Amino acid sequence: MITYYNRHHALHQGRFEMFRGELVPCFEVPARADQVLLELQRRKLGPLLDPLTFDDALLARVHSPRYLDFLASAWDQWLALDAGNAQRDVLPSVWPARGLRTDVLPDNFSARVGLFAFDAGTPLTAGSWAVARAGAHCALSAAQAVLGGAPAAFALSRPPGHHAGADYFGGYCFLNYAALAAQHLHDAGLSRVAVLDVDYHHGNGTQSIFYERPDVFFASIHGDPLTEYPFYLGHADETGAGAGAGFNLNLPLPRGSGFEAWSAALEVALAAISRFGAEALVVSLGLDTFVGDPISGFCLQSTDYLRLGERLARVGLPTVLVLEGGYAVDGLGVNAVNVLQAFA
Ligand code: SP5
Ligand code: ZN
Repeated sequence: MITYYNRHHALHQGRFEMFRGELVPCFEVPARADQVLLELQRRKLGPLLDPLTFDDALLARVHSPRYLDFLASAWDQWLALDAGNAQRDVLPSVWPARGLRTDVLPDNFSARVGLFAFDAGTPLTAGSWAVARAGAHCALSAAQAVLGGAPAAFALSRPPGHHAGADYFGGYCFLNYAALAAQHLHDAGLSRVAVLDVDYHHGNGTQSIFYERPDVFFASIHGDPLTEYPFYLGHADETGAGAGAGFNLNLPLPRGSGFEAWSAALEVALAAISRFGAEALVVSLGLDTFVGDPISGFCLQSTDYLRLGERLARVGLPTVLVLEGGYAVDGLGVNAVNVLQAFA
C-alpha cells in the first residue's frame, strides 16, 4: 500500500474548541497522524512518499473561489486586526442563520469567518491553510497513483476533510480531500466514482458536494444525526436531488451500535456501490467508530478493522483511502493500519 504522508501536518495545531460553553483542548491533535505513521513504519507497510504538487485550480473543482481566497488569506487578516492574535486561534462567534444573507461577502473579518464556518469547534491557525492544502495534495496524489495502476493508495494527513463543504469549514475540516480525490478520478475519465464514508460522523461536506450529481455516488454509515454530530444532515431520507436523485445513501445507526449492525450496514452500502457500477472507490477512513473513541458512540474493536480492510479489498476496485476522524490516539495507529494491512 502506497502512502502519501503530509509531513507538515503538525503546523496545524488548534488550541481549543467550544464545548458546553467552555473552550476545551482540541481532540484533533498532531499525535493522531504521528501514531498512524509510527504503526505504518513498525509494520513496514509499503512506501511512504511525499505528495506530488498540483495546481490550485484543482481545489476549485470542489471548493468555491471565494472560500479558497478566504482560507488562503484568513490568517493574515486575523493578524491585521491585532498583532496579539498571533497567540490566538480564529473561531467564529456569529453565523448567517436562515433568512440572513450569504451572497454578500462582509468586509468585517469575524463576519467572514462565520459565513464560511458551521461550528465553533474548528480553530483556524497560522498553519491551517498550508497544511490543508498539502493534505489535499496527498489525496490527489493517491488518486493519481490509482489512475497510474496502483490497486490502492492511502492519504495520511490531518486535520480531516469530510465535513468541509464547497464553501465552508467545520468538524475539524477545511478542504474535502475525499471529494477532491473523487473529482480527480472523474476528471481523468472515470465516469462513475463511489465515495464510501465510514467515519462515525456523517460526511455532510462530501454529501453536499455531490448531492445533485449522478456521476459520484456517496454512501455513509454513521451515528444517527438525531443525536450525533453533525446533526443537520445524514438522515436516511436524503437520497440525492435533481440529476443526483438515487445517488446518495445514508445508513444512520443508533449510538452504541457494534460491529454486527455496522458490518450489516457495510454490506448494504457495498451492494449499492456495486449496483451503481463504480469504476473506482474513495474511502473516507474515519476510525472514530472505535469503542475507545472519546467523542463517538460505536463499539468497534481493533480486530474489526482487519475485517473492514479485507472486505474493502474484496470489492476489487481501485481504491483511494483518506484518513478522517479517530480520536482515541493510542489505538488509532493500530486501527488504521489494520484496515490498510488487511486490504493489502
Ligand atoms: C472528522 C470528524 O470526526 N469530526 C468530528 C467533529 C466533532 N466535533 C464535535 C465534537 C463534540 C465533542 N464532544 C465532547 C464530548 C466529551 N465527552
Ligand atoms: Zn468523525
